[in-house]
Amino acid sequence: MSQVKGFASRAIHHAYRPHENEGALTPPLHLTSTFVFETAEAGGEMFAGERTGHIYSRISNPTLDLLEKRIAELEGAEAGLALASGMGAITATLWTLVSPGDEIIVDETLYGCTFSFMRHGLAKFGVTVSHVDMTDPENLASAISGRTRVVYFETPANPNMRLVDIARVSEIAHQAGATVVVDNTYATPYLTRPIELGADLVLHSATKYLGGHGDVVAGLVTGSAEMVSEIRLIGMKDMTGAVMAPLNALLILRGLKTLALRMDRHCTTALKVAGWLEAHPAVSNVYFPGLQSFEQHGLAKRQMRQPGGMIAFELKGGLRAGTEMMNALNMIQRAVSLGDAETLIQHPASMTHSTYTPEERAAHGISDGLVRLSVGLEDLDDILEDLSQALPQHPVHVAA
Ligand code: 4LM
Repeated sequence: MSQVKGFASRAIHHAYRPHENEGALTPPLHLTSTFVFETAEAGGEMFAGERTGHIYSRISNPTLDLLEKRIAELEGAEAGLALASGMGAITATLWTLVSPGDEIIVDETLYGCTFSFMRHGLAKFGVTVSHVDMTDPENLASAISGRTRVVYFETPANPNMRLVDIARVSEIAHQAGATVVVDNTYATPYLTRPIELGADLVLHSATKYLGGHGDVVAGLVTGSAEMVSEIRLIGMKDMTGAVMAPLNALLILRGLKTLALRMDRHCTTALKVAGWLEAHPAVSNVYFPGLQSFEQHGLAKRQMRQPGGMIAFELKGGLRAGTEMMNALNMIQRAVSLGDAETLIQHPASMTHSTYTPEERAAHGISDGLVRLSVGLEDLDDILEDLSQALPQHPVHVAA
């Protein structure tokens, strides 16, 4: 397959040869918890790391192995690791990298459970977590020190769509000797490849675009072979046990086959929906990297192949108008998660980001009136029609 170069082709073919697998077009599902050693000595040698091979499915499994190779290929990384969930990927990675007394610098805006893990999980074990507004990388330059072990961020950030300049932030972090970890869930490797821009580790909630069909919870990590091996043997095997089930690996492999196709459609439709929302009299703000009005539009064009499928917006009537609109929708589904075929809508302050206190949300740029839309794969006209009938029909006059 070395002649295959394009993203979509690699997402479909990389690292699998049917003729080594009974001619099966679809990779086999290795539904086994343990593996048989040919001899007692061979088993001992595997445990000692002197012989390769699978031992037990909490450490490795051939179906996961294929997914790990494929995501590494798509991210431009040496190695990959499959985990039980996005949170499994985040926790296994950070438990591996940090020790008591270390500092980790994270962006202002993070997915709610990531924020909670940083604030309550890591902090409980003597790791200092400092938040810095990384939309201006110079803020990181002022805050970083020799104690900083990890620099961690999402771009675009969940839920307010802020972007981080991966190349510049990585440069600053590396000057101080810190490891750069990027959550690439919103962009996917089809739109942004952080490792090519200088990041060390990239992780995903594969539950979202990579799976793409809302039927599996899964996580992935990619990076250098050395770092990924450490996360496998420490963070995953010993500290979290957050291993992915083989059937889920097959579902993610299936999702990856159509990732490029789906992302093209998500992005094209989202750009039109964002433009339509921006022109609607009931809407006060739209946050979408593809809009000229988006503050970091220039960075979006440099760093993302296309602007993505996620939109955040605010209504002139605030939280109440948002709730009424969400309740009036017919086709668009009220649900958390994102990246599915169905268009999903949710209210971060009361749902995904309710792990922040109201004061923390205000300080971290997540307004109470913000609504998040994950634009699905339905027909554009049907999405617009549903939004149109649910939004206030007349301009809302807000008292001065
Ligand atoms: C949601 N998100 O936003 P698992 N990283 C990012 C995420 O958005 C998520 C995770 C990690 C949502 C879930 C309910 C940027 C999750 C965590 O859910 O553990 O696979 O991923 O709606």
